[in-house]
Amino acid sequence: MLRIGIIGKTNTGKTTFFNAVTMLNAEISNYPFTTKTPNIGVGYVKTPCVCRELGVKDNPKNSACINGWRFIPVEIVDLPGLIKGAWAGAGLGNQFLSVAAQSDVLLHVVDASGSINAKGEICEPGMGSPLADYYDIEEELIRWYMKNLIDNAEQVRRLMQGRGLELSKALTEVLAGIKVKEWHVKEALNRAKLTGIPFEDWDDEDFKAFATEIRYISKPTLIVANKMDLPVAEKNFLGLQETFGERFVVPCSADVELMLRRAEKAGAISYVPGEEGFKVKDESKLTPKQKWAINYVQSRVFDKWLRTGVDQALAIAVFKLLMMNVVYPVEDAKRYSDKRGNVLPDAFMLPRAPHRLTLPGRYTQSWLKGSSTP
Ligand SMILES: Nc1nc2c(ncn2[C@@H]2O[C@H](COP(=O)(O)OP(=O)(O)OP(=O)(O)O)[C@@H](O)[C@H]2O)c(=O)[nH]1
Ligand SMILES: [Mg+2]
Repeated sequence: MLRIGIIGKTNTGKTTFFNAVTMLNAEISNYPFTTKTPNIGVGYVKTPCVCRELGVKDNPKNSACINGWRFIPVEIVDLPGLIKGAWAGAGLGNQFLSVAAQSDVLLHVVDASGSINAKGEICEPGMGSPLADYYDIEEELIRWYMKNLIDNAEQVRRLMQGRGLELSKALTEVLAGIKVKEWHVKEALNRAKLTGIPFEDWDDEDFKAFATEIRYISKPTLIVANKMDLPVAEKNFLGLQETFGERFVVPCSADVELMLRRAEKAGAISYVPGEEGFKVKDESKLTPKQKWAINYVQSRVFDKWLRTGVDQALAIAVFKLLMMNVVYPVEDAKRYSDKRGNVLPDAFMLPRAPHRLTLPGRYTQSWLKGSSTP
């Protein structure tokens, strides 16, 4: 199963996003550092199901089909907020970074409303900076990759000398546990201008450049601009899109998605995750507080952003950044069924074009300046 890791500063809404996607009940609060250890659950990525195109009624086994949409399971990992020095172990940071690095793709959640300060405490919306928060976390991640490389340099040398491996193969072997493939290594060496430079001649700048490249190439990342229901968020969201490119930033309101999914589960509304609206089942049964909430969700999210963005974030991460295709294996090609007659029983995701890169526009800032940029 594909693994999607959720990273970001404390209080940005990572666990809210996780709960919305998995419908679990991990603790959420407006105090910094609520999540102490990673939460792991299963969520679903939504894609148009081929049942409509083929004109058949399906009986999914490994996934679900609702209103012509196929929901395919993915593993979701919600990580504790990272602090400065996490890469070197502060606040168990290196353990959490290691879990993040074992994901196939990352969602980097930022508070687009700017309502957390530099320490992650709740403040007046607009006072915090999602861009600065993003770079703080990225710095931890890249430093962790760099430390990991330097700590394993001896092993790389041993693999090259002892087994006669070429550098790209030795690096791939050492980094395989964090889902680094050989083509990632070759591309990173190339972009960091290190192809042909003997490994023993690498200096700190070279390690930094390679770490930066390998982080972005092997771990595609979508920025989730969360708390879009709050004021000021739009301005920050547009700024993030301008900096990183439109396709790498998705507007989101995890809290609203969580509320809608819970209301749907309780039978109060009809709502298919990711759809551009919802329906109240019986308006006469709503309390004044529920009426206010419905009005808030409609005016602050659906009227402005069309959807909550939670499902869209998963779909973009899987289909645009990881470039997955959905395949429906069947045994009976006429009936589109398995041996037992289940029509379109399974949907699996397979990478479409592993050698094409989708990297954000500009990812170097502060100490990262000086390393190579795309
Ligand atoms: N307005 C608004 N508030 C949100 C949204 N998502 C989360 N929040 C609030 O933000 C606060 C922090 O949410 P959490 O999900 O606990 O944040 P976290 O990133 O997991 O925090 P740590 O576990 O401390 O790293 C809570 O008060 C949430 O209710 C959103 O979309 N809109
Ligand atoms: Mg949390």
